[in-house]
Formats: sequence, C-alpha cells, structure tokens
Amino acid sequence: MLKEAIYHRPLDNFAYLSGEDEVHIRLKTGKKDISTVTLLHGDPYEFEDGKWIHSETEMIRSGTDSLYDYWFAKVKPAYRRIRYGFQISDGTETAIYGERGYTDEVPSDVAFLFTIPFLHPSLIFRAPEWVKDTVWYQIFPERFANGDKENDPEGTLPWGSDEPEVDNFFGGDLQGVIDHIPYLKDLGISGIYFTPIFKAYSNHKYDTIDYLEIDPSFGTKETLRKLIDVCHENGIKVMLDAVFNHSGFYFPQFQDVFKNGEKSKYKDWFHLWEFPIKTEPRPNYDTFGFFPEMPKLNTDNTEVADYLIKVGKYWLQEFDIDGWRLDVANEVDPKFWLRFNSELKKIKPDLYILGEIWHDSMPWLRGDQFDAVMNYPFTSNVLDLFAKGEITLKEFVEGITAVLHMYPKPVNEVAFNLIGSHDTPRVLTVCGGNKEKLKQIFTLMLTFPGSPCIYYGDEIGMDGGPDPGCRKCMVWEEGQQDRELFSHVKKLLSLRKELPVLANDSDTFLMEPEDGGNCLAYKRTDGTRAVLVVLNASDKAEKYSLPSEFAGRTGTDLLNGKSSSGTSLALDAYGFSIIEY
Ligand code: ARE
Ligand code: CA
Repeated sequence: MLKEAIYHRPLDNFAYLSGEDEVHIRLKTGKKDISTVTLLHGDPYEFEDGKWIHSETEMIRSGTDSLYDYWFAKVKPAYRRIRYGFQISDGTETAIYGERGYTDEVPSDVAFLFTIPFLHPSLIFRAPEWVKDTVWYQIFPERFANGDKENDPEGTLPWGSDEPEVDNFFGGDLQGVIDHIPYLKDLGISGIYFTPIFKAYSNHKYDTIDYLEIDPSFGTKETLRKLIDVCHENGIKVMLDAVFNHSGFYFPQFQDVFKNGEKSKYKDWFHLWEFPIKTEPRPNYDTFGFFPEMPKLNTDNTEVADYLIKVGKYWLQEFDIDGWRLDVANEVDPKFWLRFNSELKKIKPDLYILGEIWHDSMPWLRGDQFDAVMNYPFTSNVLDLFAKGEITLKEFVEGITAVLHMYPKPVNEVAFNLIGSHDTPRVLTVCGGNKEKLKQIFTLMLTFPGSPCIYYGDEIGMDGGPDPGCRKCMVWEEGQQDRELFSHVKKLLSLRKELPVLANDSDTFLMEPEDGGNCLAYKRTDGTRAVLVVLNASDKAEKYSLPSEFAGRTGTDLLNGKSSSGTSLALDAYGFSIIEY
C-alpha cells in the first residue's frame, strides 16, 4: 500500500457541506493502488461501553488523474458534527487512516481520526441559484457594435476596416449592445459579461481613470441604465468588470502623487518605492506586470478599501447589476475580498462574484470571497485535446478529473467555463480553422456542469490570434457570419434550457482513462431522463461501443432528431451525438 500517496484533510475539496445536513467526503490514494475504501463515521461524542458508535459507508471511486485515484461518499450526520476515518484495503493489506496516521483497528482514542466539530451553516458554499442556469456571453464593448457615431473617439476607424491593434479604436459602445439584444435573445444567452466600461484611456479600459463614470466613448449612465433594463426585461443578467488591483496612470489620485510626490495626500494609496516617481526603464512602484500605466492600489489603506467598496456598491445599488468580475483577483489582498463579499452580498445576496484567477483557487472559493473563478484549467484541457490534438483522450480525462476534484461539487456547479476570452487566441484559430472541431468543443462546453461563457463572435466563426488579434470587430453582415455554426450553438443553448439535466453533474466520464479509443462519453441523468453525450476526438470516423445500460435501446439524437439503436454508435471525424434514451 502506497501510504505516502494517501491524503485527506477536513474541509475544502476533501470534506465539505452540501446543503444543510449532508457532508461529502473525498480521499486521494495512489493510482490503481487501492481496491476498496470504507468510510467509518459517527458522532464525536457518542460511545457505548467506552466504544465509539459508528457506521460504515463504502466509498466509490469517483475518478483517476495522472497520479491519483479519488474516492467519494456522502453522509448525513445525526447531530451536525462528524468524526471519521478511512478503512483502506489494497487487497492484501488493510489499514485505518486518520489525522494521526495509520492503525490496524478502530482506535480507542478517536481523536486519532478526522473530525468536523460542527457543521456551521456558514461553511455551506452558497452561490446564487440562477448562475447554474446561466449561459454567459462576453462582450468587449469597443468591438461589439457601434450604436452611436456621436461618441466615437478621435481617430475611430471604420468598423472592421483594419486589424485590431493595441491602440486603435472602432467606435463600439453600449448603444450598440442595446441594438443587438434581439440577436443575443435569438442566440439564447442569459447573461452578459462586459470587460471594463469605466472611463479609461485605452481601448480595453483596464487602466481606469474614473471608476464612477462610464467611458464617454461607450455612452452615459443613462445608456447603461437603459441597457441593464433591456437586459433584465429579456431575462439577461449583467456582470461588470472591477479592476481593483490597479488604477490607470491617469487616475487623478495617481496623477497627484506623480506630480506632488511625498507631499501628495494620496501617497499611501499606492505601493511606491521611492520619490520621485519614475516610469522608465521600469516603474519604481508596484504595478500590474511591469506596466507603468497600471499602478497597483494599496488596499491595506482603509481609505483605498473604502473607496473601492463604495465603487462596488455604487453600480450595484444605482444600476442593479447582477455580477462583478474581479480583474487580477489573486494579486489583491484576500482581506479586501472578504470585506467586498460581505458588504456587497448584504445589499444583493444573489450577486455573482467571479474572480479572474487562472489557477487552482480553493482559498478564494470557501464561500466568503468568490462564487467562482474563470475556469482556465478547463479551457486548457479542452483545447489541448479537441482543438490542438496535443494530448491523448486519456490525458484529457485525467486532466479534467483533476480539475473536478480541485473543488467541492457545489463550486463546480457554478464554475465559469470558457473556451476563450479577450486574453487568449480565439478558439477557432486554436482549432486551426476547423469548424467541426469548434462545433464539438461547443457541444462539450454546453453539456458540462458550470456556467459557460461564449466569447462574442465565436458563435459565428470569428478568428484571431492572441491579444490584440482576438479583439476584432464583431461581424454583423449575415453573409459573412457562419450561420450554420450559429444554429448549432443556438440549438445547444435551447437544449440546455429545455433539459437542465444536460448540465447535471452525474457520472463524469463513462470510461477508465486506460480504455483507449478516441471517444469521450458521459451520461447526464436526473433519475427520470437519461442523456448520453459522445464526442469523437479523432480525425477518423469511429464506432463507439455503447455501455451495457444503453446497448440495444433506442435513443434519439437531440441535435438532429435521428433515432438509433444497436450496440454501437457511428461517429464521423470530430463527430458528436447527444442521445436521449
Ligand atoms: C497589453 C497589450 C497586449 C500585449 C500585452 C503584453 O494590449 O497586446 O500582448 O500588453 O505586452 C489589459 C489589457 C491587455 C494589456 C494589459 C496590459 O486587456 O490588452 O496587454 O492590460 O496593459 C495574467 C494575470 C491576469 C491577466 C492576464 C493578462 O494573472 O489577471 O495576465 N488578465 C487581466 C485581464 C486583461 C488585462 C489585465 C488583467 C490587466 O483579463 O485583459 O490586460 O488589467 C498564465 C498565468 C496567468 C496569466 C495568463 C495570461 O496562465 O499563470 O496568471 O494571467 O497566463 O498571461
Ligand atoms: Ca460609438
């Protein structure tokens, strides 16, 4: 038994509450090392004749990644507290694992085992209910649509007349979004995530000048109010981007320090190393990256924290937004986010707080900071297999298994899943222009648990390289849009709406990673309806052998209405099926 590979620690992704009275317990063991795990669990204080009263629950193997197997069990403790340990067997050796290590039999001193002393409701991760059913659409306002020529910045280029550059402008604005709400309604999305809209110098607006004003080239507060009203009337939530890690260089408070140095009353608003302030060759103050135009804000300073909280509340209270996406969230002091969460959720308990973190983010997802993070680990696994063909199906299954075990299930249910953004090359470009691959990727993302997000234009086949290449002007001439792709995405969105079970977290994958083959399959069920999703990741036609529970039954492909029966399923190169049985 590979004892050194066995790991558990109470709370976080290993032991968490799912609702008021249910605890989920996970254990990690060496890959293929262990044959059975039994969870021994009881109340910390219940004994009979000096012996600890406990039950036994078999754990199921919930997945395997490249190094580990994961085990899972649900329990409902009688008195809102739990003591537990694991009886682990590899077929020849059996051991009981607890906080203090290994023992042969249930220890008389149960302090040897693990415990969650009390299941406080505050330990329950509660993301807003609506998020699970939301499909987002990300808009980069400068490039979505120009609805008002009057507000175009100086030097605005004709729409789509040129490649996007770091510093060019095409006149996109909020009125443009209002004008195209019918398009978004038709597509079927239910939330819009806007990259920053506040007054700033650049075209991307991550260099804020005024957090309390809309950038004049995007419109006015009235335009925003109208936009949010129209969105809400159409069942579309609105999420804005909060750039609180840094301000822009032309933020008046920074300008004051820049000019007045040590005498400035704002000198403690930033992280300045020395005076006078220099921007060359590198800034002598903390910045985002090494960008002098993005001086880092000092949230340890109560004045700054108060100011940013005021900003967060302002757009919430005055404009009734539904979500805040937090830029560079992992570089901001978590103490600030704790306060941000508690003060804003007091105003709107079902506000969605989404942190921009590209990595494992457990510390931010304990329920007191963020509801979700941008799930780039999902993105990279999906693109590596389905777009680039750089990993095997086995590696993909292992990779996604690792991602799903990184967080508690309630966290996975609202994960912000994306296949590209304004910070990455466009998914079609990553697919080498192959639309079949792209359709397959959409099929996967839109049948996966979480809150998926479509980057504007991906649904009509826009391409583009890394920033700034991925920020082209939205194509509005229907003749130049890929309408077939649009219909596919629209169909997936309507299926997700009709059959919420499609995005249920049922069996992750219907295969052992070792199975070989090129088809990824997963089942989604709510007990009454069962749907099988199969994706052929290879460039050749494949026959997928149906698992016994589906073999021989007649199913209907929900994408094209065709029925199928038999023991296998034929799929084209990069083909996919969503079959209801
Ligand atoms: C500018 C130019 C680009 C140029 C770049 C570098 O526009 O063309 O390539 O400079 O020279 C904003 C703008 C960008 C701009 C940048 C600086 O949108 O266009 O780039 O400001 O002026 C990390 C951070 C993550 C961050 C990414 C970009 O962790 O928070 O880097 N993302 C946010 C926004 C951006 C925004 C900023 C931050 C700044 O979403 O749009 O940029 O406000 C790995 C790492 C991650 C890393 C990721 C991407 O996975 O682990 O930590 O993210 O790669 O690099
Ligand atoms: Ca305009």
